[in-house]
Amino acid sequence: MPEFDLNAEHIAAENDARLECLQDDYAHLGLQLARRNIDIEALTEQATAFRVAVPSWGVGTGGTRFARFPGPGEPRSVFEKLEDCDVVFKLVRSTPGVSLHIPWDRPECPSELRTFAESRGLFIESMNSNTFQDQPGQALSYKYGSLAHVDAAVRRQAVEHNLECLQLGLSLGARYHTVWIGDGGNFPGQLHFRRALDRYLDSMRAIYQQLPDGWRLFLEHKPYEPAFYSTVLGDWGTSYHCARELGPHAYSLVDLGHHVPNTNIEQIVARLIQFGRLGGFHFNDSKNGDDDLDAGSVKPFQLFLVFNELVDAEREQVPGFDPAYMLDQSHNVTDPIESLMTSAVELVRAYVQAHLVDREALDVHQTTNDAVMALQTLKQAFNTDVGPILAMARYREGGAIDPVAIYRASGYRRRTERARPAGARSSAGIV
Ligand code: RM4
Ligand code: MN
Ligand code: MN
Repeated sequence: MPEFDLNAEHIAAENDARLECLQDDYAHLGLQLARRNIDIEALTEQATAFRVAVPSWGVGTGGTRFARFPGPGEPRSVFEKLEDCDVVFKLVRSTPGVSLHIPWDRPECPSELRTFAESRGLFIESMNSNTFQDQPGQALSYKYGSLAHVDAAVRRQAVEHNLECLQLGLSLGARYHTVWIGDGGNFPGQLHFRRALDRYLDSMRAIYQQLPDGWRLFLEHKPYEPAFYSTVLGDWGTSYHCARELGPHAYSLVDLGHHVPNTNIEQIVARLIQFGRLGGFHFNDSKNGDDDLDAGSVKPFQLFLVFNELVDAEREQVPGFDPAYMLDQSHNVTDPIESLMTSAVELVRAYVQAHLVDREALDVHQTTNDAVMALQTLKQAFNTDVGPILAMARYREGGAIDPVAIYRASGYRRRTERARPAGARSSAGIV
């Protein structure tokens, strides 16, 4: 099969072969939804408006602490990462935003990178700092922590790094900064819990003071890893407390993989909404922990329940509710572009399904303590196949009716394999 560029013309040609089936399915679903007094066009508009940012570190193959098995044609620079993000954007259309990780993505010339992104319809949405690794030539080590380190000089170095991220982000047009730290303890007694949190807060205050106008600062919690006994910012409650201590532009960020198994994440989301501090998400899925499976791959119902809370707040117009949706995944065995596309689609699916919840009926079931019917109401929405809505939204925006099939047919990966020969790699992916 001949390879083709993923441009508008070729995507349209590929869509042509699939359009008739899609129109049939869409019309049929429209009739079914009309019986439930739901206007399919309104849902398609919601799907079209949905946005989720793609992580630059997700387009390279990730790894575990045991090994990394590189994939073919991995990006070698931040520019090549953006080229891959652009493919995701062209085919699914809901992902114009990109999150950057510094120093992995530090550009020599920020304005050049910004132009490169914007000329493709992409934009840099959020910055992420990295004080969980040591970099070549770095003066002081983060082995025993960074923003919460016992040594003030290490804390200062970690603060300076975050300030550099803010500066860079300003020239790139970003508006969020996410701080996740690896600080914690591996042994009981290693850390003085209260003093460690005080030190973290002091460092975060220094960062918060320099937050550019209109920006939001996101605090990302995680209960374990790389520290396995305790982490300084281990849970949403601590994150919420710290956000309040810092000020009105600090928010909690929920990474779905950063909770111990069986945690009721949707309830945490509702709490943060209620307390006005839900900043955003790092979406992924997990079976045992932060193993960064693709969003919606093992717990699609949980993803739906999270979006049920989000859509509920959106429809109620909860004041200040404006979370940033971002993916944060490490792809070890898949083509990262395919994983990111399918994950973005899973998020739109959960979002549209959440719009199908009959909230008036749910309210009645809740006030009459009818547990069975309350669940049925959610299940009716979750069990509706909204695939044709998602495909129609993509199609109308010039994206792909079947993103993975069109991506594979285009031969993009084979082309990158030729153009980006294996060898010295940039720090694509997470090891
Ligand atoms: C962490 C956390 C951060 C991400 C790093 C790479 O576990 O999820 O958000 O930036 O991994
Ligand atoms: Mn994360
Ligand atoms: Mn993580």
